[in-house]
Amino acid sequence: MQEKDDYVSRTETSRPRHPRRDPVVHLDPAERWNGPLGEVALSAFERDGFLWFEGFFSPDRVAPFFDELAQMSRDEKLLNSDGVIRDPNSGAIRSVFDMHRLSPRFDELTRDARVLGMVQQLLGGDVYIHQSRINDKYGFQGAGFDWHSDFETWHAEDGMPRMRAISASIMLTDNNEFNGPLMLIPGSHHEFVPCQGVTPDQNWKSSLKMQDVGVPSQQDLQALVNRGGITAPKGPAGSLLLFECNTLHASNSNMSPWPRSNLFFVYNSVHNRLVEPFAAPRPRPAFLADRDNPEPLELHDPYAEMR
Ligand code: 6CS
Ligand code: FE
Repeated sequence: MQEKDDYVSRTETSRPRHPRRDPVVHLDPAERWNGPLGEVALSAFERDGFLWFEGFFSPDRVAPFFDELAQMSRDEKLLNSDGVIRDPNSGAIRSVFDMHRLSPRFDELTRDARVLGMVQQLLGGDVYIHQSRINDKYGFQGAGFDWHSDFETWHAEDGMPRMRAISASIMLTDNNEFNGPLMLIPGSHHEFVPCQGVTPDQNWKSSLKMQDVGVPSQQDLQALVNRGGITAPKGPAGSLLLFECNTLHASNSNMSPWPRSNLFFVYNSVHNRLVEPFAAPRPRPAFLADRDNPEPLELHDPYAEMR
């Protein structure tokens, strides 16, 4: 555990929320335009804590990823590994972690020039993958996720020091209002919301199925929703959501017959490498949080071989 902590959470008694103590866009202001995002997008990200790109990839480009996922779900050995989280009731796959290590196709996608370019611009330089996963919700049975800030968990349980990480979520299926799309509270990333309740040892064994500690109070959620509302970006397979690590989000269960599979790559700045957990007895396993000093990612140029 750490001594000085700007983001105290997981305490026995409740604590008031407070403004974040990190910038949202990390690039040096003088170099703000040094990347694919223009001022309109940069200030929207700063204001809302996310950016939505409907149809960012063509459905053809993402179809092979969905097919590979279907193949994986028939792989018995994989299904029984630690990185595959099953729904406690139905036994259906809920999440598969470490996608970029399981498959070269997914690994290459982490270095996609357009996505990585935006992430490097927002985080101010080199990044690596902190965590990757698929969240799967089968038709009629995919359960939801309660409200949380990913940063709150990564700080408390993984020792991520600052708010300097971004999730890129690529939709592998259509996301619509019926199949449990991600919901976000715009502007919630400006405040840190401490969560009451001490982290149990090996909390991740249950939290990835159903989150208990690490969920803000209803009072805090109410206040932030009163100010920013709730939004659920929807669109076809291939759409992309970039969201800041402290933006509060949740999702409902999938009541439709249509599957919902979203791929997440969490990019962390190389200046924000993990230290000891701030509020947990010991660090979580590597498939949830890479603490092995991975090399910074280099842009993948799909045209390189053609030249
Ligand atoms: O515990 C985690 O790291 C994570 N859990 C949730 C519910 N969202 C983000 C992250 O994968
Ligand atoms: Fe999350």
